[in-house]
Amino acid sequence: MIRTQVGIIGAGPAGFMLSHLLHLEGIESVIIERSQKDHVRSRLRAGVLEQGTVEMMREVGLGERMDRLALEQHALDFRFNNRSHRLDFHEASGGRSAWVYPQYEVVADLMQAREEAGAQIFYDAPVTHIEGLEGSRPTIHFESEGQPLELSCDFVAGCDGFRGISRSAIPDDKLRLYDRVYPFGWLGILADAPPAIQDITWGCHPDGFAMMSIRTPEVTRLYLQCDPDDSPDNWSDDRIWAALHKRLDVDGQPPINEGRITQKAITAMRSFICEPMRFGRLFLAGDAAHIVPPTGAKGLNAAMADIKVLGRSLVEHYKRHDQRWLDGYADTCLERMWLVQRFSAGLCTMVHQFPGQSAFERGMQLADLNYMTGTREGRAVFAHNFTGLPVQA
Ligand code: RFL
Repeated sequence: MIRTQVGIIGAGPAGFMLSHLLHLEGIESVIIERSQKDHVRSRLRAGVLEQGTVEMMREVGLGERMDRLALEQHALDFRFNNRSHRLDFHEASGGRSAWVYPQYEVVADLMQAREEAGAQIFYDAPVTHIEGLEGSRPTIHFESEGQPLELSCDFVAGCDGFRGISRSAIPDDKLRLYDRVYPFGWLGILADAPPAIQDITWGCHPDGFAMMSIRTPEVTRLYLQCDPDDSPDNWSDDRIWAALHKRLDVDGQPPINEGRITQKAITAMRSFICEPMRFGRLFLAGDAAHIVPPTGAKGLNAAMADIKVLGRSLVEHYKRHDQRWLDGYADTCLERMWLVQRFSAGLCTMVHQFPGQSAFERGMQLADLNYMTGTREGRAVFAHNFTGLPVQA
């Protein structure tokens, strides 16, 4: 039996960041991860960091590489009715920004810091079940190199993503799940092409949504709304570029740049939230507790916000014997998370074409877009949410 203070399930950004935060405060943890290390290190997912996530990386001593490589985003260019409507974050939010810094770089920074500190991390080690969450010392059961192993700990952090097992350790009669599945997906494309403009660009077109953002000065990340059951094989390069031009190019702006397509994948769109985020000695964080459609670029940032609260709560427990933070963890995170859900679901509804959508519904979408981009109040609300709501920790 292995022993530690905090057992962490999942080596995504949430699990790694929690382990790093605890280490800085002299609190021990062990991470157990189902996938192999190379897979964890190279997963291509989120790309946009809120101001608060960037500040958190700096506060925990991991800002150096990010500050060199991340690309600050000053504005979002909404394109509809064949016009560009540029919403400047700085101007609308009093100096806040968002940054493009891919999730695999955040994970690489955290992984390196944990390895340099000699952290105990089990890769290729699926957790099978958790016991004793209502007692004083829960046990995490997992497999490593074909052997069953047990980790005994004071607390379990369920950072194992949407398809993890932690959430299922909460009895059904204690769990409330809120779910919305959207009738479309995103075809995500990575192309060796310099972005036509530096701003994140959203095309809100009657054919469907499209997005362009800078990944590096030579690589563009692009998305196209598609059927959720579609296959990337149905999208030839010619079809992709034709759809992107149609949905994103507008008068007065340079057309998007084409280049070699290096990746195509389809992502489903979902809003999901689970209450409570705590059961006994189990604390859920990140995608294990909530999923947002990628429209608002909130998933990774919401995971980091949870971890900031959970890290602080565990420090208060171990260092000052104060339980109030742990007791308030779920409510603190859920209150913020519902606001994040509201923003993400609202944006998702505003910019996509729904099957069978009426002309009236399209009129409402355009009115929302006009209000958000064309009034000082609308711009302020968008910029406040997009660059990140405050975290109570
Ligand atoms: P993760 O990253 O899913 O990590 C969970 C880890 O737990 C492991 N695991 C287990 N380990 C042991 N035993 C088990 N039984 C286990 N079951 C699972 C998994 O292998 C995995 O390593 O969750 P975490 O840490 O909460 O982080 C959440 C983020 O990864 C996620 O929210 C974002 O990627 C979402 N997202 C975006 N978020 C943003 O903030 N900005 C974006 O621009 C953005 N774009 C995106 C996205 C997600 C996408 N996809 C593919 C879902 C774009 C896409 C396409």
